[in-house]
Amino acid sequence: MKQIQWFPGHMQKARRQIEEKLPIIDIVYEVIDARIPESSRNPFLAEIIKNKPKLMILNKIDLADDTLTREWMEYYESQGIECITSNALTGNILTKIYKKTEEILRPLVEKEAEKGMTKRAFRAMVIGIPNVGKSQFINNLSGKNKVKTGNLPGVTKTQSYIKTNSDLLLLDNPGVLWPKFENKLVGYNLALLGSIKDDILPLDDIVIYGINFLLKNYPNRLTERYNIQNPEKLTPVEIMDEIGLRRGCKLSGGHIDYERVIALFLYDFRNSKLGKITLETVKDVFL
Ligand SMILES: Nc1nc2c(ncn2[C@@H]2O[C@H](COP(=O)(O)OP(=O)(O)OP(=O)(O)O)[C@@H](O)[C@H]2O)c(=O)[nH]1
Ligand SMILES: [Mg+2]
Repeated sequence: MKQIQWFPGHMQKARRQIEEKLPIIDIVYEVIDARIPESSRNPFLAEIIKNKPKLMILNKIDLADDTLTREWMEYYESQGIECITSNALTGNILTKIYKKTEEILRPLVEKEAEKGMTKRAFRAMVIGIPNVGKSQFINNLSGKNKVKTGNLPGVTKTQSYIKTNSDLLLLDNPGVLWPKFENKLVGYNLALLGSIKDDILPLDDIVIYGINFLLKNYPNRLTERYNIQNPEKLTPVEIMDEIGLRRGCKLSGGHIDYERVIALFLYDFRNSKLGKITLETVKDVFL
């Protein structure tokens, strides 16, 4: 496995801006991807936010394996981490998030009331790695498409405040990664789900990693999506050939156009065309 790295200057800057705004923030919403809960937690953000109240948002649950999402929620709760599940694309999650926020910030409200302060809007900062749905989450809470979203890393470039109908003010931030993934698997998980810029990635390796994962954990998905019979008898490259043949990804001369196969597979994997998938289990990561 190759060492993947992506920590451009703008992320360094975004990290500094997060630190600068922190003193005026009441609560941090750390958005993670429910398909890769641990790989999508930035260890450096944890260091920056220190003792600030935090609510972890397991987002994109519509794309993740429901059983494993429940396992992860139970695990985090057992660790005393406040967390909540979210599908930021549909439904309105404001009531649920606001209620949980009020619960977490009750000590702060009581302290301020004792000082004679009237109740004010909570200030929440939304942080996380690129492409986990921070901006979409904010649009959901505000009920409008106030900030730009897109299925690419690095869509949000600057910080911005957004109001909601509840007493809640949100601060959107650009996604931030960290300088080195100690565990190479983390880099591959992030790459496979689109949190790292594709231009700098060994995409063939990433796709082979994804196919191997499916062969081991969900082989029938390859049959359902691409009509490949007995996929477990094939190598990942043979699977790529089969996908290419079935989808007409061919170069002149009849050779397989691997670039197109790669693009097609990544699209399918990232957009749950291969079904709901979670790449890491509590057991794999911690036991
Ligand atoms: N299926 C699904 N898609 C989601 C969800 N939340 C966000 N998305 C999609 O994921 C992509 C990334 O969302 P953004 O909100 O732009 O992500 P971000 O974390 O702000 O990304 P950066 O600004 O690049 O750091 C978009 O295509 C969203 O529509 C979700 O809960 N479910
Ligand atoms: Mg964004």
